[in-house]
Amino acid sequence: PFLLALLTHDTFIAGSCWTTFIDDTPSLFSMVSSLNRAQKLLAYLADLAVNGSSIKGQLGYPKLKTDVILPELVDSKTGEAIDVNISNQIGWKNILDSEGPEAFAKAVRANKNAMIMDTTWRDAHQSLLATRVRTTDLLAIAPQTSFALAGAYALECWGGATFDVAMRFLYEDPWDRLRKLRAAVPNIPFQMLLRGANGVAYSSLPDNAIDQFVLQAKKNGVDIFRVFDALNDLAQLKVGVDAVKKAGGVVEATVCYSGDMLNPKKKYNKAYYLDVVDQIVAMGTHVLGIKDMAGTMKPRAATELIGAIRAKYPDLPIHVHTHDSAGTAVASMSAAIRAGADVVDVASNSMSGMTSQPSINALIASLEGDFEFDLDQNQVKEIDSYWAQMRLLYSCFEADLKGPDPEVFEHEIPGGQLTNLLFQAQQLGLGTQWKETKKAYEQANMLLGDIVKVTPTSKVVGDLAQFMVSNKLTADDIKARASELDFPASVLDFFEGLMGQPYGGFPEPLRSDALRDIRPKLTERPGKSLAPVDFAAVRADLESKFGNITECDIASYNMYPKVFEDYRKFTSKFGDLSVLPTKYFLTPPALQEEFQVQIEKGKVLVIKYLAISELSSQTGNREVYFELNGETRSMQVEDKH
Ligand code: 3PY
Ligand code: ZN
Repeated sequence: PFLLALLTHDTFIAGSCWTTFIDDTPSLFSMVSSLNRAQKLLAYLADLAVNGSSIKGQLGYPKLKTDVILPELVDSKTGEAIDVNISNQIGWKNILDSEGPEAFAKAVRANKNAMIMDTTWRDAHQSLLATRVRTTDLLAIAPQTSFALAGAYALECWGGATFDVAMRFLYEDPWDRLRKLRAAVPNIPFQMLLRGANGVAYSSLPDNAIDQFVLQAKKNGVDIFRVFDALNDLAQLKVGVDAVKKAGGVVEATVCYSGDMLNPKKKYNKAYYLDVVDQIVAMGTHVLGIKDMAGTMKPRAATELIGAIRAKYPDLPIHVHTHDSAGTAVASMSAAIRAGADVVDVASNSMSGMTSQPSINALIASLEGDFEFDLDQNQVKEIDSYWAQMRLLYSCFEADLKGPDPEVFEHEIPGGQLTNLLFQAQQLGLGTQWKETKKAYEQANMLLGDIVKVTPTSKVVGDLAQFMVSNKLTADDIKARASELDFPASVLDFFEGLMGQPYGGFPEPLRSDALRDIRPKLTERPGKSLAPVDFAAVRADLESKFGNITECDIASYNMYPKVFEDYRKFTSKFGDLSVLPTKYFLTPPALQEEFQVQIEKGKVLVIKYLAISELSSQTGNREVYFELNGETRSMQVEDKH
């Protein structure tokens, strides 16, 4: 293969720089792999040209028709343009790194100005664009962000659904994303969302898998871990909290806010939340998180809840998260700051509102005159011009929500799930389906015991709701026929206790009827009975299948075994597609269109799409022709139409 590689190497064939060829190409191994990489990339592009995009959830093609324009930042004091490639910014990460988590938490609490965490790189696109924003598009704006948001408490950039979606739908390595972003933003702390004992998965994992995952996350760039449990089950929460403590990260143990504590008819009241907070404080946390995932915490509730926590714990940093689904988020987050919260979550303006976080500039404006932020508002607005373009680039993943949904106070669907369910209802093309789904969601929640709803328990409620709608079952039907119905797996996982124990217990006889004697009923946290992961065995198995395996790969596999294996099989066929600009990742190339792909530093492929053949009736294939760095290449592709 070496000789073949040498003889078929583009530069060798072209003869353009023969004299420097050997010097520039120190390893023939790397030459083989670079040839493979170019061919694999062409294989993907050829498939796209013949069959269109196969990215799940993609409806149509991007609306952005021009090249992406990067914003230029200006220093407000001098009026001079900033060279963002010279990264000399200082931020909260410098304090954290030099003084450690305790001192960092103290400094946050002592800071007289209000603070924000920007969620654009995680929750905002999870909630608005089906989590589809790719690493290359985050990286492109990272240097500007490191300047414009230098005063931010943190950037939320990892965890939640991004981990799964990166591998499953974007064919990217989430760890690679983390490392690249970290290198580009040295001054602002990075925050991730950790689902307690569920890690970034949908049900509990063995404790040692959580420990190993969190340690790798810390080593690869995460500073602050927002740890929550979807049922506010403290035993489950503690697994994540302990893992972060062991890894040396900043712990942001979190209480999930569900329902409306101002409404006396609702299950979760102020006393309930304050009790959970007391237990979280007793567990030991650097920062307290309050997570209003559906955006049902009205301003008055924010004032009362945060006011009460602030009065009881004057030294505890408080960080509040919400979604703008009902349109009340700016008001609620202003109320939270006024009541004593240190940090609230916002997103870049074009990535804010509705099921996402409130707008950064709107929040700052709403507190003007009373609270200052250590941010240059002009720079903040400037980087948003990039996100306005991204919204168009990723338009094919938009759920097309047009305005706030005040019904969220009834159905209580978390932001990200709300857009997901709407998108699915639209794809089915059923106008009435959406209304029915929301109603069924409310009923499913009551059937399950009015649980706290956030991943993974929100998926349980959503799955049950869809099960009811598609099988035309009422709540009474579910109760009456529970012992014969074939419930979705997530519902059985929940009833078994694989997501922990709900406040107030499981609904009976529904639980017993649904589980029958097929599944056990756990009374303690699942981690107590799950066998620990045998890391050496996992490594040996993966190495036998895929060759070189890292600790991060092992962590990915533990979270999502099948997704990880499929991802590795995909990349062995098509290579690392994270280098392909998003336009060409999502859209078939246009005939005669020429574009460049930088596959690694100093290695640029110039690709031109030349022609496509008629369908061969013998093979069912089409032949697709490209020019690759001046050489014609052709690819056989099965036409799947
Ligand atoms: C997640 O777990 O992905 C969430 O965003 C929960 O709100
Ligand atoms: Zn959220």
